[in-house]
Amino acid sequence: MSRRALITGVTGQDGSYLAEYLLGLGYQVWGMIRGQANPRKSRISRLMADLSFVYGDLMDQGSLVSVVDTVQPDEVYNLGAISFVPMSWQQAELTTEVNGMGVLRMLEAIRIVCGLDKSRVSGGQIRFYQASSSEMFGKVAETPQHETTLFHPRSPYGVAKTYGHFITRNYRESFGMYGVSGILFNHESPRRGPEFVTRKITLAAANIKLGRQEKLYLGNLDAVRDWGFAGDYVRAMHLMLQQDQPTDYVIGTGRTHTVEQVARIAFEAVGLHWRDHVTIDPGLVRPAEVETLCADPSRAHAELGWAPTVTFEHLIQMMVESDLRQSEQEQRHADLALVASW
Ligand code: NAP
Ligand code: G4F
Repeated sequence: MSRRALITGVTGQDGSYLAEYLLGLGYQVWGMIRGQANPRKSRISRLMADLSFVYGDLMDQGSLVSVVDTVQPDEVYNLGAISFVPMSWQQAELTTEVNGMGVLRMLEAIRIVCGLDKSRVSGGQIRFYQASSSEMFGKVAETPQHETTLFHPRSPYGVAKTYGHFITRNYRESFGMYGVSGILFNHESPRRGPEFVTRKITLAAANIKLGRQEKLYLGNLDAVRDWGFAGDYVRAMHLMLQQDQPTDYVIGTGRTHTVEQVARIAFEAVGLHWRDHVTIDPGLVRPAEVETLCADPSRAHAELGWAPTVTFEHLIQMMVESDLRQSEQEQRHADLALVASW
């Protein structure tokens, strides 16, 4: 019988890549969807006819027990989160509930469905992956960052993720659960939300090239990140749940670039110079910035045999090409609508 995977956050960037990857491996994949009429559901169901859906919310303990009981998964990937860091200052309590308490609720749902007794260490059959983040390193204690680097989160998002990380470890140590956290550094793709800086830049480069946008407003151009391709990172998530012993891993490329370099490569890809189009907006600078992040993924290389396959330059070019295609298509539709209205 094929293995069953449950994915929270299936409508997001990583959820969609992971669902495709697991379906390709022969898994029965269930995506947890929230809301009465989730606008992103139709996108996923069209993409993946073989995907099954189940309704639940990381804010709602009862729904999670019901979801886990219905699906009876072999593996749970908890990707659901409020993932945009600036939003976490505006909605700090909600972010803490979803990104922190939501992890505890999912662990509790698994514990309850598996019948794990709080008084003894007994394991259980369901393997659990938690989407931890390099944002936990925040004001970095050392460079590069590895699995034992001290955490110093700089946003409500990072603080909530740090709780999710430690509660996953605690359930592993308390109940013998197979629960692991992947400490993933920034990963991008053509499916990245337009609020994140890489996609904001590649979309703008495409739109400016086509005369559909005038300026691009950015915050801190000097921020340094270790950017990889999301399709590579979901392979690592799966590998982490196939090991003999549950262990946390850092996943990243070990190479860094600045936001300014993203802008330079993206605008070059459409034959423009970024300086002619970018304006700094001090309002986009964060209350407490994470200045620099760089992964040391050597444990993942050695123990999982994982390595990234897409270079930074290729990633940004791939995103620009996709945005150019999408923007041209939107332009054609707008032109047709105009003609039809004459
Ligand atoms: P994303 O595109 O923003 O997707 C977030 C997902 O979370 C969406 O499917 C969203 O569903 C869901 N969600 C939000 N609130 C929820 C709730 N209350 N209950 C259940 N689901 C909820 O994020 P991503 O880039 O794919 O990232 C996936 C995970 O990895 C996140 O936990 C993120 O924090 C973490 N992470 C990401 C990166 C990165 O660079 N991408 C790096 C490290 C860690 P709706 O459609 O209902 O809104
Ligand atoms: O693309 P970003 O918004 O990603 P950020 O904050 O690093 O978070 C992402 O990666 C984390 C892993 O490290 C995830 F956990 C998290 O869920 C998310 O996926 O910003 C990257 C950098 C920041 O330093 C920001 O200050 O770009 C800088 N930046 C400069 N101008 C900007 C802008 N970021 C955004 N979003 N928009 C700007 O205009």
